[in-house]
Amino acid sequence: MKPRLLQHGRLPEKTEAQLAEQFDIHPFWAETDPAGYLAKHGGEFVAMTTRAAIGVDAAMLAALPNLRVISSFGVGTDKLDLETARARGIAVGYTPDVLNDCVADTAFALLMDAARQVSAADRFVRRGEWPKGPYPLTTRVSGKRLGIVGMGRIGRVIARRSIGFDMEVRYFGRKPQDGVDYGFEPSLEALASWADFLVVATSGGPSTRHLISASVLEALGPQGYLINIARGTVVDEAALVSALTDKRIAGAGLDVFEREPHVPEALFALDNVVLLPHVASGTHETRAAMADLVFDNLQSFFATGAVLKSAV
Ligand code: 8YV
Repeated sequence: MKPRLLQHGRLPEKTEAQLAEQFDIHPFWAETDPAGYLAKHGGEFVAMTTRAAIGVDAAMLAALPNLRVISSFGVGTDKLDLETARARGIAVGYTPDVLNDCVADTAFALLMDAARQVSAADRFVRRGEWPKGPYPLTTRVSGKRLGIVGMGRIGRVIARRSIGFDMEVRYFGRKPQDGVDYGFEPSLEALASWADFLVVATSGGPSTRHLISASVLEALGPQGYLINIARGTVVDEAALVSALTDKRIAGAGLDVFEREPHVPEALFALDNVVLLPHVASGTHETRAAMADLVFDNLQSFFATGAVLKSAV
């Protein structure tokens, strides 16, 4: 008999087909009465898949008393109840590393766009405004100061990307990172006031909630740009909207928001902010690699008792 697997959220077609060969899958994403279903059948499942964006909370884990492994599509663990998983000895696989390049690329796309106003200038051309006069001057990127909040896997790749732009890099985090030569700045306010571009690459969750506060934005100042490819919760979004509206910072490039897919409407009218719908890892290549790792983590667990990339 195939092990029962609860599929929380869709996965790429190829992965769903691969999983169906090895597991008896229940498509929980199609369930009309999720709570009722879990109350009745929760005990049947030994494995589950989920996505970073939906995770799995304490109530759901409580309804899955025989769960042994979770395989999550994504690197973020802010929506996964890792504490309960750890306490119950549930293995948790996730998909770090394979998305570093695309997320770092997106950070740079946002940085370039915010400073050089690629999207805003494109809108200007489409509106037919060019014949009326030239587009206003923008801000140089090359040779500027890049502050990175969170020098983890993704932060390090972002720092590497900056070499091509001759930028100076400093970073903030809980502690200086071994093997990292960039300057460590123990004060986030000091990093923000030093930086021309402040890129947020830290993990989400309660420990980083509103780390980018009104006072950090004030330190970044009217010449500074904020780029966020991490989690919307890391930034005090109301403070950011007000800083952008009043031009107390120069601009922002945002892939993530506090209440996705809701984006504060006040931002729609502003040309000093670039808005993306949480797509930093969203390339064919990277999503395929993430999906393969979701499958391989489960394969490995059932073959050896351990996932390949463990989040606990
Ligand atoms: C998306 C991400 O969540 O990996 C993460 O943590 O934020 C992204 O890759 C992706 O859509 C997975 O759900």
